Amino acid sequence: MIKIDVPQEAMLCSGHAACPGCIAALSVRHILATMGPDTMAVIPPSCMAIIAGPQPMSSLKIPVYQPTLESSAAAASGLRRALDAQGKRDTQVLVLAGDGGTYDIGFQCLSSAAERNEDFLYICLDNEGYMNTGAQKSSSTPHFARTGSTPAGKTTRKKNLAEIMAAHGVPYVATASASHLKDLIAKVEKAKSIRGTRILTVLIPCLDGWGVPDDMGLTAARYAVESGAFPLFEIEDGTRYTLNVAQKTRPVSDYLALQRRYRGMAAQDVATLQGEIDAAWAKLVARSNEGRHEAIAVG
Ligand SMILES: Cc1ncc(C[n+]2csc(CCOP(=O)(O)OP(=O)(O)O)c2C)c(N)n1
Ligand code: SF4
Ligand SMILES: [Mg+2]
Repeated sequence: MIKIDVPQEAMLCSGHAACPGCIAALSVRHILATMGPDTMAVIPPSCMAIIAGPQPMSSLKIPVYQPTLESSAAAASGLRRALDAQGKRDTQVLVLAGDGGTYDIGFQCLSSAAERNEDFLYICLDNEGYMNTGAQKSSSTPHFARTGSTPAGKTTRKKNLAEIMAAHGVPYVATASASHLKDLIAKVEKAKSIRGTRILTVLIPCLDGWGVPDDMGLTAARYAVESGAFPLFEIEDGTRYTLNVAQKTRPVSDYLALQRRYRGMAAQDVATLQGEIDAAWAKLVARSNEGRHEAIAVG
């Protein structure tokens, strides 16, 4: 057993409204503890808005502003400017949004804010679908996954949000998972120390939407990383790649077998998905190696 020291500030209270066993609560507990009390949260409609609770009740011990689904990044930009005008430059603005609110409905707003390099940390709690409204597909839903609106399996691939946001040239883009807690906390700490637009995508297996047993959320998240279906990496200043878990240690079939959304998938489709994951992985490895060679060349 490995004991890790983690910040313990209890800023997500017990009695919150997450589905029992959902690792959204675990992930956010550690994210908030790492961010500390001098933080303001922006939470659009999503599971996280339910978990945070309807105002004036709140499970978070920090101020929460709930904007529309389209406007999180604009709300965060405005909040940042208001804080700056009050001289509160050190107060962190933290967005906690879902993938539907990030990859799709709030995307133009996020892209505009990233182009302006607005100073906030935007965390996408990526459960790969519109989950609090009954599990419809988003553009984050992976290829072949069944959802309420793709009952025969999604015919297109998951949008590559990290690459798209990195192309804006923002200082920090990364992926993380509570299954690799030390890495998640280190990324939040690093993002906190940077000024400008920082974007972190955290994988949240949806127990109901993915068809995962209540006690298997963390295992599903770990298998996603270990199979390369959800690689952990960072992109700094739009160019410097680091692959944080540098080996794939299991086939994607192990990961698929844990979830009802892939049940009955044809062997040929499993092979196609494995091929897509291998190709994306090879690209990440090459980019991460490029950076290492450049660093060695510079000395
Ligand atoms: C413009 C708009 N369309 C639809 C809705 C209804 N709605 C509220 S939450 C939600 C799902 C959001 O999905 P996601 O951002 O992935 O969050 P999750 O529920 O999965 O955590 C939808 C469609 C809305 N509030 N605003
Ligand atoms: S992500 Fe799924 S399991 Fe978690 S709170 Fe939302 S609906 Fe519940
Ligand atoms: Mg979602």
